[in-house]
Amino acid sequence: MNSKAIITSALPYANGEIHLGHVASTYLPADVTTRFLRQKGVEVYYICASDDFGTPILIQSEKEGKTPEEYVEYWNKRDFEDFTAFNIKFDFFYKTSSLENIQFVQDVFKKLEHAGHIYENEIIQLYCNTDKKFLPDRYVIGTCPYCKANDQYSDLCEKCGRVPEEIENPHCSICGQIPVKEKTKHYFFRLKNFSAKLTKYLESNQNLQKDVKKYVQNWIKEGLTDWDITRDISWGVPVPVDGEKEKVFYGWFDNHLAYISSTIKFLNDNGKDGKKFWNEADIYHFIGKDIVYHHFLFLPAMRLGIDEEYKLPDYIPTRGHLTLESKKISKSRNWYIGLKDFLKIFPSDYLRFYLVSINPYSQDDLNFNWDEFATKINSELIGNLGNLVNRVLGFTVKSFNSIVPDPEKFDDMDKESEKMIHELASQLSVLMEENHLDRALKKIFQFSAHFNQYFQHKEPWKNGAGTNSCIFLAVNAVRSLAIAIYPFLPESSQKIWVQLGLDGDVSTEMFDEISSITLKQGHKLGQVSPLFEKVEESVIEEQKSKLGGTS
Ligand code: B3M
Ligand code: ZN
Repeated sequence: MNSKAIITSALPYANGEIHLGHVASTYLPADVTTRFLRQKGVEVYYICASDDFGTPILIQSEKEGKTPEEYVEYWNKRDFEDFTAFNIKFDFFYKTSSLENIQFVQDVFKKLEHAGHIYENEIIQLYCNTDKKFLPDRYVIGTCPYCKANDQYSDLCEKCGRVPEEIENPHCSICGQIPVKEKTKHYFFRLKNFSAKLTKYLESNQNLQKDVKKYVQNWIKEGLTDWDITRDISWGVPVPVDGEKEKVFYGWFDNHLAYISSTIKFLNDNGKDGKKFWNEADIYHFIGKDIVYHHFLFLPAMRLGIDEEYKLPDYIPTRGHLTLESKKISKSRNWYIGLKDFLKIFPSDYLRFYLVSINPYSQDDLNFNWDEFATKINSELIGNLGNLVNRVLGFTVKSFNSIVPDPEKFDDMDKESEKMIHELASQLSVLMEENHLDRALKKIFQFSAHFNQYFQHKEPWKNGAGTNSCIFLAVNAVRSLAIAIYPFLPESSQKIWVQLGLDGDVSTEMFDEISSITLKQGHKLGQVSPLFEKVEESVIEEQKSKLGGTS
């Protein structure tokens, strides 16, 4: 395992609040992975930023009577607060509109231009005579030329994931009128030039998900098209060419460069050589499946275009979308749950537990269902883990004066349980390293279920032979669980740690500690109390009734 890593997750647009869909596919898996790698002793940093540029943000700021700077500043702060409340712990949360990023983007552009990867071309751009503006990207809806899906934005087909070269049957998305065509000069990136190098990168990188790789390879086979990287709007990274006053870069040219510029700033500010670190570390970009095209093609091609001055991603973990009660999340139809609102009602660990458990390492969509959420929390989180912790520690407090007893000679069942403790760390590690976070979580809960059965079977309340061994092993299993759940459920993990009578912060325990039996005879537990509160049906019904209504 590489001793250094940089983790990023798709940058949230500074244009509205974070909702459950955002956190499920990218931020939570990235946060869990960061915490896990840190337990493994890896020097890892989780870097993110708000994605500040683009037409939608400009228009929205105008509507609210703010400057775009003020507008993105608000969302940058608010997003960071919401993430923090959910225990998504970035080492650095910056912004694509930072001076560092603007300079970096301009610098990369100049290098690409110098290397012959940029050209100018006069294009016909759709222009709306009603709104009196050019209509880039989201401002045009039409039919995808590839899969023929209707009502797609001109910069991304949500149905097939491709970026249409020219959308069919275009309409202005503001007023619905059919736009006219106007000439304008744009800059293009020669994406076509990179087909061979991209193919080689995809083939040689064994960490990328096979199915994603396959369809990206197909796109390359079908032929890539050069990429229009400028826009005729006022909000964006200015194109660093004399005389180009009215042009900025397209948001997807600059945003992913903020992965690098933010990392470099953070590391340099912390007394490290940021560039050197980047090139030595494993690079992870966590994304949702709708931005595969950008991360598997544009992003590596641009890094290849500047001679890999910054290394290409080692991992691009890609996950599906979250649906809500089996329907597409939509803010306008109020089919939507804001992260902040959710966390007013339930502890962050409830959501973390549920979302990881339904989220496989694949492109399959996952579904948030209120009833399933309640069942999983009540029967698994509380009924299994909460029950074990409370039962074992509560019994030790009551019947052993909070003191871990001296075990007797182990019988077969004790030995089996001891073995399970010894094997848990390596079993989990394999799954976590492969990004199968849901399976790792499941394994932890199987371990917990085993110890519930063990405790039940041993009947320590009868105080017969073997009682001391049972308590000894069960208390140690609770300690293993506290460390094992840390990446997933950091708050509960620390609570268990304190109840075990252990000092300090559980986050500093190394991963392999999961499998050691450290709590010896004579160790005194702390104060014990139930970890979780049951989810009441009435609360769930109330939440369900909010969906789809007028907000
Ligand atoms: N801001 C959000 C998205 O399309 C977009 C991601 C940028 S990642 C460099 O999911
Ligand atoms: Zn399409």
